[in-house]
This record gives sequence, C-alpha cells and structure tokens, in this order.
Amino acid sequence: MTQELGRLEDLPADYVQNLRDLNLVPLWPSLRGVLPANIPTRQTRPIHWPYQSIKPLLLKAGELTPIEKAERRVLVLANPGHGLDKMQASSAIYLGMQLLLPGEWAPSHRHTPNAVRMIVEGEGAYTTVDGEKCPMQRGDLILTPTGLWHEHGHDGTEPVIWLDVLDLPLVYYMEASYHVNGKPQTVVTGRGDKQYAHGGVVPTKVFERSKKAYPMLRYAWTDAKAALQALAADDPAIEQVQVTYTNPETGSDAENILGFYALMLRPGQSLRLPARSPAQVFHVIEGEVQTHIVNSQFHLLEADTCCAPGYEAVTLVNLNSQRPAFLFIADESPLHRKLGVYENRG
Ligand code: 1HN
Repeated sequence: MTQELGRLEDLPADYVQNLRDLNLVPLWPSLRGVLPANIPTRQTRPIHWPYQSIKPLLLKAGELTPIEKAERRVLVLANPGHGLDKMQASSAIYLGMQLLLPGEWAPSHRHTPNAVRMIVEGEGAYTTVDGEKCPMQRGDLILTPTGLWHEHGHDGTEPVIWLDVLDLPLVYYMEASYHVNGKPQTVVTGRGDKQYAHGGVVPTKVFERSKKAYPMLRYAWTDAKAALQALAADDPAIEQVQVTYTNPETGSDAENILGFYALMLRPGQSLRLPARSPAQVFHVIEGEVQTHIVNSQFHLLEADTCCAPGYEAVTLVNLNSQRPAFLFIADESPLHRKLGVYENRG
C-alpha cells in the first residue's frame, strides 16, 4: 500500500512562506502528484473531431481571414483535457486542419518542430520541402522534418484541406520552438518519393548514404495502400495489417519524435491494440470505423480524427462487412523508445 504523505497544510504557514521567499518548495506534499502509483496521470482525453463539423468552419475561415493574415490557415484540433488554449491533442502531439484556396500561397519558412501533412481533400495543391515540389493528393503523407524549408501553393480550382501533425507541444515545452522566414524556394530535380518508392530496390547510393537526413519526403497513398493490400493478401493470418512510414535509408521511423503508420482493417474486422505508453491519433483515410477508447465509443466517418491517451488499450472495428477500412495513425512511440519509457502492458 502507498503511504499517505504529509500535506502542505500540515506545515506552519510562516515556515512555508520562508521557504517560498527563498524559492524553495517541500517535495512530499506534491510527490504523489508528480509520481502517482502504478499509472501516470494523463490530461489527454479521448476526443473525436468529426470532419463534417470542421469543414464548413474551415471554409468560413477562408472567407473571414485572407492567407496573408494567417500565413497558415488552420483550425487546431485541441484536447480540452489539456485546456483548449494549449493547442495540444496529447502531451507531444499537435493536430490542425489546414485550408489552402486556389491561387493561394503559404510562404516559405522552417522551424524546429517536426511536421507531417496527411492530405484529406482536394486536388492541385503542392508543398515544396527542401526544394522538392511534392504534389498533394488524398491520403498522401508529406514530411516537413525539423529545420527543412517548406511552403505550400495551389494551382487547382477547389479548396484543398489537409491534417497537420506536429510535435510542437513537446518542442515548445523544451523551450526549443522557433521559426525562420525565408524566400520562395528554388525547385530542385530528384524526388525522394520517386527514388525510394519501391522499398526492396533502392538507389545504390544507399550504401554510401545520401547527405540528406530525410531522403524521402512524400509517401504516396497509392503506394501505402498497395503495400497494405499486398500484406493482407499475402498472409490471411496477420491480424494487424499495418505499415510504418520509415526513412528508407536507415529503416528507422520517418521522423525523430512522432511515429506514423497506415493500418488496414479487413471487412468487418475488430482489432484490439494493446495498452502501450504512447498516446495515439487515428484518422480515417477510407471507410467507417468504430473506436473504443477508455469509456468513449466514437463512430468515425471518412476524414474523421480522434485521439487516445497512452497506457490504454484501443479497439477498432471496421463497420463495413464488404470493404476494408484504412486509417492513418500518429503516435509518440519514437519519443518513448528513445527516452526509455516505452511500455507495452498488453
Ligand atoms: C506550420 O509551419 C504549418 O507549415 C502548419 O503548414 C501548422 C502549426 C504550428 C507551427 C507551425 C505549415 C503549424 C506550423
């Protein structure tokens, strides 16, 4: 049993004040708070953000705020457990839905937090990252890792919307978050997503390593989906039909702090993900999925997003008995593994 510890109120007020005047604090009244028994306190609540409620408000933002006044026109998917003003989905994950209208341009900048974009809707936009002009199509994942220049443009005719995922809350907490503005980039030849599109056969320079820390910046949905379908067809016994977005030269996670995955649920499949320490985000690329997270059940439609706190099992159910469902997942696993706090509790 955990021993009850002395409270602040048990101490003489003048003693506590003496301590405070010297910038000193007694540990024992707060010890259980910062180090609770058996399982951490989590501010991250299970939250569902339905796309159909975000989209009209995002389009309205397009009318209310010109891109020049926004730089990035984003509605942040904030978790009330952390306080909406903190703009965090979990302790390390930031989520936002971004709108770019035809003809608009979001100027070049770079920053310390790592970002990725998952394209939700629309054709004709592109993002230029480190000189590589990456077309944005539904379901594509595009990286803008720490320090790389990036800007967005749109030559199409319809609004384009994407989901931004950043490790901003963590980098901000570290007092390491800042940006630098730049000039429009010169587009270079040679695109990592073309060179590394086929995982088993990669450019021979792999053995000497390119000078790029992030050799592949765009992961086409057509490739990720084909990989999932091939995996499912190859072995009907695989329960978790999932791929990890990796750095094709090192085989490690695509970015340093957050992990990114695509998951296929077979028609009608119910999949239980074990309770692991990292928090997670689920975003539906195709299909309809029911999620069970702690005491919440969410019915996710296409383009819906939800989050789950760490240390909790999650059950995902494909509600369609004829067709597979496809999810994009972001989590804090690379961070937890690097820091040595990663746990799988089953
Ligand atoms: C950012 O640079 C982008 O480049 C989107 O599109 C969202 C949220 C916080 C900080 C920087 C972008 C962002 C961001």
